[in-house]
Amino acid sequence: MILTMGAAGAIACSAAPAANKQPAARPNVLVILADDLGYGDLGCYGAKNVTTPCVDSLAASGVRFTDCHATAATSTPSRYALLTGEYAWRRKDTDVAAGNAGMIIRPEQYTMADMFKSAGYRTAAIGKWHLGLGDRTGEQDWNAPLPAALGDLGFDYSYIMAATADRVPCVFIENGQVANYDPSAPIEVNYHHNFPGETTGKDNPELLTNMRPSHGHDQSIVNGISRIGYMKGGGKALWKDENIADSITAHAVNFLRENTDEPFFMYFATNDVHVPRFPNERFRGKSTMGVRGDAIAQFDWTVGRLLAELDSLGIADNTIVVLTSDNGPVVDDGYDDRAKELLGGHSPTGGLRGGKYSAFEGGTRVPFIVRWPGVTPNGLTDSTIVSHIDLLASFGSLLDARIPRGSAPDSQNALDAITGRDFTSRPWVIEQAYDNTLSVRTPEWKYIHPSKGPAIVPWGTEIETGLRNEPQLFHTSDRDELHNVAAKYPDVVNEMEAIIAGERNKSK
Ligand code: NG6
Ligand code: CA
Repeated sequence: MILTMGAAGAIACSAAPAANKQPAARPNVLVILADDLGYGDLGCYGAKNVTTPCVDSLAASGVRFTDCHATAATSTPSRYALLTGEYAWRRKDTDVAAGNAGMIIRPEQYTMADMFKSAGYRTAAIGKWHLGLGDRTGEQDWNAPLPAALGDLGFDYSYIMAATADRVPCVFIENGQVANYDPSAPIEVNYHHNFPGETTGKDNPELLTNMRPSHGHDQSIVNGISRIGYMKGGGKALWKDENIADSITAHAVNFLRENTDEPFFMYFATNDVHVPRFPNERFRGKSTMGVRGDAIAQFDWTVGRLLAELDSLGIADNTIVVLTSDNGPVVDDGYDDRAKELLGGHSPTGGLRGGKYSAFEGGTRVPFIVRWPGVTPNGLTDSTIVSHIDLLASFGSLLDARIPRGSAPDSQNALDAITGRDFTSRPWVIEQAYDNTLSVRTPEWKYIHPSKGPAIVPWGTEIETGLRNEPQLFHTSDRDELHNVAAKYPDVVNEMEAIIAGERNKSK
């Protein structure tokens, strides 16, 4: 497959589609989920030292939310909740998944993809998965079709990374099998032991030609970068980090081209801006922040490429685009990429306290842009409190879906809110952070449940977890979450505790 990808910066970012058209009854839905992209990492959210013209043009022709929350401050639980409409903390096995985790969403479970598929949509998942594959943890045979994969979860097509770029196996999986499989290099994966004779970042630092770890990430070496976990083989199926964005974009474009006749749902999850950040040469130097900023530029290009394709296929007017991130940002997440030194005054969280992993707002407050031509008001900035948990039921209302009893228990229809037509918000959202600590956000308050966990993420990220062994209550006017007023407002604390207890009890 050869696709013209366009040079960096050469993409004319999608213009606002005509807003006076009647919205179609069954619009396409494209969900673009960035990885570790912070609230402040996009131009339209105040980023410094990097420009994001394509994302900004999407915001200019849609609604940009200032109080949207991922359900969790790390990837696996955040994605689990988004795709199933169930809070991840209701289950034990939804913590950051290893690359050889068994499939966390079970085949019989109802997903957003099932919902679209039942409504006659063509469905695709492309990019980062991080929700396990195969029947059982550690028992996958990566050299054969996996017995449980995304086809069992309602996706007609998938082209995914099993986990993250910093976790083995470093290969793409297409429709449940290793893409570009190389029979001369059978793949083995183990998260406990190395394979005899295989090099690691720990023992062979001289082989780390592309990037060195700053903490962790010193196991198998692939493409001159050491990772978490051990793998062997892969041969020509192994990815090159510098081509991940191009590869997932090309597969997404292909899917769009092949599905112009029926409505589609595409879950498009980028690797950017997760570690290891290793953007293509075309994006090097596009920011003044080194690879983290250049990865943001690469993300923007990716978005522009997809929007341009919607335009040239003539389907932009008929496509809802949602752009968001799985959790808050982190600067040093385990590779020595100088991201911290080169920030130059840029704040990835947009000044919010904490970051990825954190119970403070930096952990889960994320960019959220929605464009639905003819429906979303152009260029609106909306401070309504919204949550990823409601995407499933919101799209469900659009499709008139009959959601099976017991499925998506936490998802509520917020279609009017997320399309900028209704400023009355959910009364509260729940956020999950380090140590599975739960917080509640209302338009007025932020409450963090007491936790005995550490104050700082214990492995080198330098991020405050936001955890304290006492109730913490902040007024939302205290954007920095500096003044704990729990002692002053015991009734509010009780109210917040009752919300958490009520939600937890629903699982029992
Ligand atoms: C952490 C990793 C971090 C990242 C994270 C998951 C170490 C020291 N740190 O355990 O680099 O991979 O897990 O990120 O291993 S997430 O965005 O996919 O949740
Ligand atoms: Ca993430």
